[in-house]
Amino acid sequence: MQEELRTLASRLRAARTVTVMTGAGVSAASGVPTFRGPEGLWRSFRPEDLATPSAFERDPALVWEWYAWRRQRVASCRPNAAHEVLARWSHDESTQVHVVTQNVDDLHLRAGTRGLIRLHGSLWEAKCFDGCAAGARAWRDETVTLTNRLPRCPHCDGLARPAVVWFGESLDATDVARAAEAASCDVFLTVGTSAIVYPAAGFARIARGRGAYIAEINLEQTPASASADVSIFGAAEDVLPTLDRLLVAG
Ligand code: BV8
Repeated sequence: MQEELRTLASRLRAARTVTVMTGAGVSAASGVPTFRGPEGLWRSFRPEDLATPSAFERDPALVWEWYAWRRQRVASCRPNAAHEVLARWSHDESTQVHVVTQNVDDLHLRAGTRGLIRLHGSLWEAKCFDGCAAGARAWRDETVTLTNRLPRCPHCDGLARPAVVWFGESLDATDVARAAEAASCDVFLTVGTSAIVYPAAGFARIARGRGAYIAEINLEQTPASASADVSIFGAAEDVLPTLDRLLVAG
């Protein structure tokens, strides 16, 4: 792995623009369960049972229970070294670094990442499910203990829903446009994602098509590995600080 790390470090040193796409693997070391790992969130639930509009329509209490449980799990989690390195890189004055995340745990924000592009929303926000205009704008919601009166919209008192993007829902057009713009870069890093969920998983290929050097950091092969110029098999919380030290060492 040392050779690949040195190669990637030299690419990063020469880059004027870098984009990093992160997935649940970046938060694993913080204690946030991933989606598809052995102890993954989806293991105990099927995405179509919980993370879809029809699931919420069918049983809002069940879906809110799942999100309240995830909030309780995440509330005690702290950003780890991977989040901290990326946050520092996002403030770098000499290289433009964009962090694009699929994660909804807000740990990149809590680590101080500048200009974060959140493709799938936030576990800690809610919006109106009943479709009132004012309630389309997400608000902070930290409900972790549910009563039989589920979270309500402060504008119309209708039913509130987690402000995340569910399967079958379109992503926010502005977020997609910002991520697409960030795919024009010198180096594109895909870190801690199974590269299964679209459109997020498609940005690496877009970046490659525009001439970016593609690097993957993961514990295992993914569908993105084939189109990566280098795959570094290791934990994000170890590999990113090592890369950072190589960049500082020059
Ligand atoms: C869309 C928010 C247009 C909610 C999430 C049929 C019908 C409808 C749509 C589709 C369809 N077929 C395909 C689609 C498109 C669908 C999709 O991609 N499905 C997949 C399953 C095939 N996409 C959508 O529906 C998207 N919308 O396309 O709109 C549209 C509209 C209508 C009809 C058609 C199309 C919306 C997708 C967003 C879904 N919402 N989350 C919530 O969180 O509750 S997705 C969810 O998965 C999370 O956001 C998560 O981030 C994301 C991806 O998972 P990963 O982050 O990659 O996590 P995972 O556990 O899978 O992998 C972790 C990786 O880390 C592993 O590789 C592991 O090895 C590695 N790892 C672990 N530890 C470490 C590590 N690596 C490094 N270091 C470590 N320490």
